[in-house]
Amino acid sequence: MELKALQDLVHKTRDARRAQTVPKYSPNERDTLIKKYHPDFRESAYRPIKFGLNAGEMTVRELAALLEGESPVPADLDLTPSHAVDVLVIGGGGAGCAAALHAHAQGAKVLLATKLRLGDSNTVMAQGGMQIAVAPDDSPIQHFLDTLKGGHMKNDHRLLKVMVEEGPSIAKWLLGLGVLFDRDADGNLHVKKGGGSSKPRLLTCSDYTGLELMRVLKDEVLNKKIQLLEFSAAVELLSDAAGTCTGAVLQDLDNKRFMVVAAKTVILATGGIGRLHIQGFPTSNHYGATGDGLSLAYRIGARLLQIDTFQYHPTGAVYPEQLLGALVTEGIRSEGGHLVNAKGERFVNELDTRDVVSSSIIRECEEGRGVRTVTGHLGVWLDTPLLDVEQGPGTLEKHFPAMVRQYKRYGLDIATDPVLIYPTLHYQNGGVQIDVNGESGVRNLFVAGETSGGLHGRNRLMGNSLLDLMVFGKRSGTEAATRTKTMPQGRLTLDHLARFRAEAGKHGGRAPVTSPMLFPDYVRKE
Ligand code: MEZ
Repeated sequence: MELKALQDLVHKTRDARRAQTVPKYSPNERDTLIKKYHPDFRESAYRPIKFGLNAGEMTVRELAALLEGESPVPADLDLTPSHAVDVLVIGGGGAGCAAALHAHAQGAKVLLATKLRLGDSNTVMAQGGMQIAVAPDDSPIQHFLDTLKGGHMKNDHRLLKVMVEEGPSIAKWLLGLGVLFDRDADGNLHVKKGGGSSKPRLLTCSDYTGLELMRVLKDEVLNKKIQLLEFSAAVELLSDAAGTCTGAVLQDLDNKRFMVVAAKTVILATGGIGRLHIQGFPTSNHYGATGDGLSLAYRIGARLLQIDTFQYHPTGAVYPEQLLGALVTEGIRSEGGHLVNAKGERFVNELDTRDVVSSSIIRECEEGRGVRTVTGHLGVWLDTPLLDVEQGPGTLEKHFPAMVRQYKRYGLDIATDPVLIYPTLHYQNGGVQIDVNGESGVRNLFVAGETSGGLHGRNRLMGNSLLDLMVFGKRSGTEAATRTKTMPQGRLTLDHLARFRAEAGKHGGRAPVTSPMLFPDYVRKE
C-alpha cells in the first residue's frame, strides 16, 4: 500500500481507537516481550570486554572496542601544566554546568573544558520534562517506587533515594535562577505524566525543557566568570603514583595541540554514547555523544556498571530522512497520542515503560505490521492529529511548538497528518559506578550525569535524566570543591596509561580504534 493510503487508514480508524482502552501487559508478558524484541537482548551484538576492571563482562561490540581503544596521548608527553586549578570539569552540558556552578559556589578555582561549545549536549535536546515530586498528592517515595519499577528493580537504592529527595530543592534552585517552567491558570507549577509513572510529575518548559535549562545554566556559568575552554576535548586523565586522579590532558581541536591541566579533583560530565550508533540504530543524541567519559574513566581504573543496557526511545523520527532518529517527545503520548500499526490498530499501552513500548514497535515491524518508506526504513504511526481532535485545534502548536516546527521545515504538518516513528538510541542506562557524592572508584575522579551509572537500573523513566544531572552535578561539584580546600595538588603522571597499554599488549596489542573517539566516524562507515 502507498504511504499516503496507509496514512489515511490512521485517520479512518481514529474514532474507533478513541473508544478503545489498551491494557498494560502483565509482568510476565512484559518480560517475554522485552527478551524477544528489545535490542539489549540481541546476543550477537555483544561480546566480553578483554581487559581492565570489567574484563569478562558483556557489552555491545561498539563500546567494548572503545574501552579497549588506544589513547592518542604519547607516553613521553611533556606534563608541564598550562593550567592549574582546584576543580576541572569536563563537559559543557547540564551536568557539567551544574557541577561547575556548585564548585564555584564553594570558592574553588574551577575550569570548565568542553569539546564543542558550552551547552552543546544531550541536555539541550531534552524535550519532554524533568521529574520532580512537587505536586501536593505526590511524594519522593512515590517517585522512588516508580523509578525502581521502571528500572526493573536494578537501580542503586542509595543514589535513587538521594535523587528523589533532593528533587524539590533542585526545582527551587532552578526557579531562583530564572527557569520558566510551565504553570497552570492559577500560577502553580504545572505537572504532566510520563510513561511508567503513577502520578503527573514532569516539570516542563513546553517541549524544549532542556533548552530552557541550558539557557539559564549557560548564562549563570558566564555570569560567574567561570574559566571556560571550548573546543578542548579531554583525551586522557592524569594520575599520581597511588592511582589518584590529578588532572587531564586536553586537546585543542583547532591546532590539535595537547594541553595539560593540573587539577586537585576532576569531574567527568561528558554525556552519553548515542553517536556510537550501537547495533546500527539512529540516535536522538547530539553530535558529540561518543562515550568519551567512559573510556577515560575505564583507562584510569574506574569500574563501569550495567553497560549492557541502553535505552531505545520508542519514538524516533523515521520520515523525512533528514530527521532520522530525531526525538519525537514522549510528551505527545503523555497527552494521548496513539501508536498505530500498518493495519490501523493500536498495539501497546502508549504510556508503558520505554523498553516495553520500543519492544512492541519492533515486534510490529518484524511481524509485518510496520510501514515501509520508499528508502526502506520501517516504522509505525504516531497519531499526532489526535491531540487536536481530543483537546481542540491548536493544542499541538501550543504544547509542542518545537515539534511542530521541526516537521514544518520539511513541509509536514503534524496537526494534519500522523508521523512515522521507530525506536532511536537515546540513553546509556549504565555507566561509571559512583557513590552518593558522585565519586568514582578512583580517588578524586567524580562523574555526573549520563556518564555515570546505577541510578536508572535497566530502563530510565522519562524526565529522570534532567533531575539526575542536576542532583549529581550539584553533589559532585560541592564535594569535589570542598575537598580541595585542604588538599595539595598531586603529581602528574601517565602511569595508569602505561599499565593499561601493557595489559592491552597481553591481549593482542594495539586496539583498532582511537579512544576517546570524540566524533562519530561517518566517513569510514560508508
Ligand atoms: O527524559 C527523556 O528522555 C525525555 C523527557 C524525552 C522525551 O521524550 O521528551
